[in-house]
Amino acid sequence: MQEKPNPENPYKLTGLKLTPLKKWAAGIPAVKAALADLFEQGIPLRGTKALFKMNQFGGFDCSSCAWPDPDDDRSPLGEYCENGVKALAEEATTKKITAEFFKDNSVYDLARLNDYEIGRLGRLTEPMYLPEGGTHYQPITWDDAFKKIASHLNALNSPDEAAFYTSGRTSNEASFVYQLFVREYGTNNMPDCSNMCHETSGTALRPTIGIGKGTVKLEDFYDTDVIMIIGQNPGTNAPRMLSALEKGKRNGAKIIAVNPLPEAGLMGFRNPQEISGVIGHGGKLADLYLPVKINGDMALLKAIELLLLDLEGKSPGQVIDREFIEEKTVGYDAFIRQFENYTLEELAEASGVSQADLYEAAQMLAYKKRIIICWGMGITQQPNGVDMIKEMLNILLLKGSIGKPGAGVCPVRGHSNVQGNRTMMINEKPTNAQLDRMQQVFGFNPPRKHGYDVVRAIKAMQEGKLKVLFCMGGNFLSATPDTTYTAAAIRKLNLTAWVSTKLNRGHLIHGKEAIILPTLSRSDLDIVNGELQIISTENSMGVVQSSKGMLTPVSDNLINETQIACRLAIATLRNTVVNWQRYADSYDAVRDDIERCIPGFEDYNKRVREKGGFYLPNAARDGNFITEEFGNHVPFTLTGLPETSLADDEYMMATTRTHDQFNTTIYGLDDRYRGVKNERRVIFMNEKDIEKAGFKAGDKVDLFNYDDNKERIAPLFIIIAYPIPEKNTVTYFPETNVLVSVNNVVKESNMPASKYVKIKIRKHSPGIYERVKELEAAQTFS
Ligand SMILES: Nc1nc2c(c(=O)[nH]1)N[C@H]1C(S)=C(S)[C@@H](COP(=O)(O)OP(=O)(O)OC[C@H]3O[C@@H](n4cnc5c(=O)[nH]c(N)nc54)[C@H](O)[C@@H]3O)O[C@H]1N2
Ligand SMILES: Nc1nc2c(c(=O)[nH]1)N[C@H]1C(S)=C(S)[C@@H](COP(=O)(O)OP(=O)(O)OC[C@H]3O[C@@H](n4cnc5c(=O)[nH]c(N)nc54)[C@H](O)[C@@H]3O)O[C@H]1N2
Ligand SMILES: [Mo]
Repeated sequence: MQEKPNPENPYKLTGLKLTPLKKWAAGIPAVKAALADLFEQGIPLRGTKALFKMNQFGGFDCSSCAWPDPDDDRSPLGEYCENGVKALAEEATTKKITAEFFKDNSVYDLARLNDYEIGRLGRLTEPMYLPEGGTHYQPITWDDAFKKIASHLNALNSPDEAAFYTSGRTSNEASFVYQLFVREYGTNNMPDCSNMCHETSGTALRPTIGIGKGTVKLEDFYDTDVIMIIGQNPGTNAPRMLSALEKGKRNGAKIIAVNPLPEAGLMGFRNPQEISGVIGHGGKLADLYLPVKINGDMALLKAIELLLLDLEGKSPGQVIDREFIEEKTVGYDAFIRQFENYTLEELAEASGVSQADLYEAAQMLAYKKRIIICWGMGITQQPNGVDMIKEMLNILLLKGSIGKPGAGVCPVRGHSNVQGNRTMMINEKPTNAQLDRMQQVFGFNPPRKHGYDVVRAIKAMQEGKLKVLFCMGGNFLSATPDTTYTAAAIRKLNLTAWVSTKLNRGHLIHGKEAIILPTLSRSDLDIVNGELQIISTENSMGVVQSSKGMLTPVSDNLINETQIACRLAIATLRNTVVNWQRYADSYDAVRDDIERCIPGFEDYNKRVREKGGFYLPNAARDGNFITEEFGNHVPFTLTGLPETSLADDEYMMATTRTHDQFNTTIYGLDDRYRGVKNERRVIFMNEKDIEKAGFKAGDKVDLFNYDDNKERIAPLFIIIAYPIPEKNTVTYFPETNVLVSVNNVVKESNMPASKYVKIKIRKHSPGIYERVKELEAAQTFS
């Protein structure tokens, strides 16, 4: 293969094996796989002890996903899933990397490892610094690290030359203190992982229902009529959601799954937390599976609406909730008029789903009142994602199915505290009301100009408008699109600094100087001045809960994120009006000021200590839809059908997660439910497409994208024949982020449209690496 590794994206095949696709998720193999991870990290006892505290009252919040815990009853067998255990094993590991390790391994050497290998190295243990032109990270004291970052920040022409990224694990307390520092420093440049995740959902919901969050509670799943799951893979990414779906089904709910792939977790389920699940047969989960084409969802939703209106015509008053429409909505007449322009045939064709299946879906919804619609990245990462969410809302409005028990919208959030981050004002577009409040409470003038989101930040780096990137968690390089372009942009910065638990590729593609600040993870004991601290997080359904770590940290040179933010503030701000030391000494003090600054947190310190925490107010949940434009009414939204044309040799590609990764953290090389073992560089294709293009399953290919008249290449993938609609393909992120143009974004939310990437597929050529190098050089020196 190539002599010199590509540091941004090393290409190495690991030895693909195929196994049959799974028709159900969880059960014994899941339990086995989970425990194996704890053994592999060498921590069976430490890990198991921690598992009994995970998601339990008085325990710690699992750092994997944002799915809520039951309000009252929690299973004594454990409130965790296979992937929660993997997340725990990943951070509870006692493997560690020390200064000695960095002395022995240059940045260049480390960049040759793949992401899986980098993750296996273990936890970071002390602050590290890479001087300009340096080849090896070297130790630095905490004080010196803060001084260095502060001197960079204070040398800028304007605070807007720095950006402060946040990933979604950071607690409410750390997030609040961090954004307060950034705003007193003087910028709203706070790109965050939401800009790649559920920004689209907030953008659709805020102006329509008055709040950018979901409206359902966990109990709503237990007592409802129909649950639609669109573009979301719960078996892998929110496995505990399967228990809620199972419970709903037992109580009579029907499930409709909309997905180009027949995901195991949508098709069936064996509950590992129940004896019957461990030994019994998997139950069928989805009652109806609609194999939509990538981006065919808008046509599918409109087809269902067309059929609902048709059924209402046949039995007036039975299908459409006229009373709700009259009382709570605006724009109904214009909304129904559009259907004169559509036929079922063309909508079915555009969606890829048969008319018979669409009719069955409409029948399942038509005579029911309580409907929940859930969605994930399959929708939010589409160019018309905002419109599609508004279209889902249109269906719920027709049915009067929102703002009442057992009904509503459910964007299934990703990171375990991504929703809390936003509540804490980690946001490049804070509202004036939020900033006014901050000004009243603290007495400084927070900046009003909106800051850069992720995509705008990358472009600003390329244009030389940003000089410093500070990251609270996450893996900015690997999570973002257009890897070659983004890497070149990052290399132009004067300083890159990260607060991290583990090493990742982001630390190896750096600015002129670089600093890594190691921190505690959620499961670690967090003791400040002899007192054990609790933090809090907000889950996908707006419940704020405490979390208390319990594992002895791998190093006594780790400090928590709140203290890092406070010490950075003290080092940087010359005339601060905030008492940072008070926050650094106790999270209770932080919570007191959150209470003063952010609505819904009355008696925060008291209520966060109550069993199960507390719900934040959510007017839409109670049927009050308060927007500036429509008063207490929800608008029906008029949307259009997307236009997509693919040339004969073009395919649509969605990038997705395997069962063995958490975003850019690679737990293993398998994707068990999809029948893939020991390989990540694969592309799922329809059998007919493989044949038409003259390929065979197992062939090695290179992938190309030509957006903005630029060539992008992801070399060396293996074709897998898979049940996926024709002309559609699926690959794994982050390997194929290199193909996603930074300009391929979702309308209005400006998120990368990483599930809508036009690609060409060609037979693998050994000469391809030379071409990749040329493209990289062109980026770096352009
Ligand atoms: N174990 C684990 N848990 C996680 C994560 C993880 O990486 N690992 N990540 C966390 C994060 S941050 C997030 S945001 C969530 C993500 O969780 P999900 O929202 O489930 O994200 P993905 O796996 O990227 O994709 C979801 C689904 O979209 C489908 N899809 C692709 N294109 C389309 C389309 O055009 N239409 C429709 N209807 N479907 C489509 C794919 O087949 C896939 O099943 O999970 C969170 N939880
Ligand atoms: N092509 C494509 N790209 C995508 C997506 C996709 O579906 N397709 N999904 C997008 C989505 S939904 C998201 S949310 C983003 C994710 O983007 P990020 O949130 O930036 O990425 P992660 O991989 O979750 O971050 C992992 C790193 O976080 C650090 N870390 C872990 N725990 C902690 C902690 O407790 N504290 C601190 N300080 N650091 C910690 C570790 O160093 C680890 O390496 O990626 C996006 N990118
Ligand atoms: Mo996410």
